[in-house]
Amino acid sequence: MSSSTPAFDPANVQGDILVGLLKKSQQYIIFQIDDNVTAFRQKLALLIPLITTTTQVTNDRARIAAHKKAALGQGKAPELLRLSGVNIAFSHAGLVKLGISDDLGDSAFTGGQLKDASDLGDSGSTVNGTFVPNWLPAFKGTIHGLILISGDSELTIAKTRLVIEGIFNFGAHNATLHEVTTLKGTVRPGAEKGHEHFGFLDGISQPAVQGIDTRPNPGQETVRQGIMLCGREGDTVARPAWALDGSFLALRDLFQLVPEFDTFLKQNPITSTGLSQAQGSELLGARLVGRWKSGAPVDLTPMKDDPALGADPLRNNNFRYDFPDDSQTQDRCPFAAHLRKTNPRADLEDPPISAPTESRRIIRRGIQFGPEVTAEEAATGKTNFGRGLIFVAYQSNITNGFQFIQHSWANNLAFPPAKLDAQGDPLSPGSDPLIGQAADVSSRTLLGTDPNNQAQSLPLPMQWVVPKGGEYFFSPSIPALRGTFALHA
Ligand code: N7H
Repeated sequence: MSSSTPAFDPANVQGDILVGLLKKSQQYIIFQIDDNVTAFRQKLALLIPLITTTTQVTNDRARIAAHKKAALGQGKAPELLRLSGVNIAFSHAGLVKLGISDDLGDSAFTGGQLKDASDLGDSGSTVNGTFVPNWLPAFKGTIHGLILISGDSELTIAKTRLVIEGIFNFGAHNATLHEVTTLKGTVRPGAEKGHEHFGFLDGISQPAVQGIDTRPNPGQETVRQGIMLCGREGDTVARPAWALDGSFLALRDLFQLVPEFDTFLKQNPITSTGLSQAQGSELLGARLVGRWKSGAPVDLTPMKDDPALGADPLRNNNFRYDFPDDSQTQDRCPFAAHLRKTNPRADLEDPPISAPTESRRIIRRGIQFGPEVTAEEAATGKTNFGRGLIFVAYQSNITNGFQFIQHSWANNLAFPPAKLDAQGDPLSPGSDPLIGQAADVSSRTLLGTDPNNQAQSLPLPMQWVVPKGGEYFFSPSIPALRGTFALHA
């Protein structure tokens, strides 16, 4: 960031990045730009007024809060306000198609996720010397961009989508883009709202961003704006001026094998502590994730769930794995629990490692897709319907953020480092049980799930999270969309 960098203005930043589009449902339209690039760029100019900025989302949130308060004041249940949001992002191939040749300075983005799949650990096979992941066909072809539409209902989204289809003449002879595929997500129903498909409350721990989240919750670490936004303080890479206030978006289409995961928990209860089978299975699930289904962190409540703690934003993220017994025992939380692998907190930040983790932080958005588990699936323990998480993470540097977390932390059996066994020798905590990947599935094991037998390693017989596609995108600022991407007639 130089002294001539314009002052930060949230109205310049697309709304999903720093505050998150408001959503009960969401569509991700993955598209290719057609050959009349000039016409596409002219149409893009018409889309820009529809793009929801950070300022708009912040105002919408305030409107919702006021609406709820007013309804409750009158003793009524608040109705959902009709709200819709739109954002857009482009892949590297999309920039090339648009004739934008500046180097954005992120090698993962430039290479694209298809090329990265093998390093991420996705399963696949080598055909004529090229690794081909077991992805859906849509993700194996050319992808130029992504339009995100969010809303309070599928109907609201459908209406917004019609407007966007009209702008780009979807499906008509003069269309300027065509749809490769649309991913459709929706939050889970009833009491499962906010919980991902394995049943765990999600979206609790996000970094606070300086100047945006000015009142972080206890335990919520604040990162400099440049960790999320290109060109701001903390972003150390030289980039074109138009990249200012843009962010990289890593998308992953992650299927979850829920009945199979539940069967595994059922078959491996932790009963050494005198718990019943069912309680032992619940404990195993919590220790694999690092939180109980309610969201309560196992570091704070290791042996039993505490729903009030899980629901309390002032307490549910206020831990660092820095209790005196945390650094060398897994009494509270296995070293390789999903949460600890993807944000190790004191494991890296405190001695003996003392390495800052700020540059590894990502903001997670995304949404669930697919139906609830049916009675038949639950009874047979076998998935018949596709369901999972459309995973979306923002950062100013994919190589430091999503890619690093997946490749060097989640998949890396030796991470977190500097943990010792009873003889004082270094131990390997194991694979992230949820998202850790390995070419040889049988190498997926982790230590310490049983607090009374921490040296025992638990084999993970399969991957319950299966990537079926993804891409890296860049979500430009509003001024960049106006000045660099669009053409004004
Ligand atoms: Fe994860 N899950 O259900 O277990 N994740 N995640 N994730 N995840 C988190 O603390 C889940 C995935 C992170 O700050 C929670 O907000 C599932 C990928 C990070 O302490 C739960 C999938 C990557 C955090 C889940 C999945 C990450 C986090 C607790 C795939 C990155 C914050 C909720 C289907 C490569 C850690 C919360 C922190 C939390 C689950 C994917 C990263 C419940 C099911 C691919 C950084």
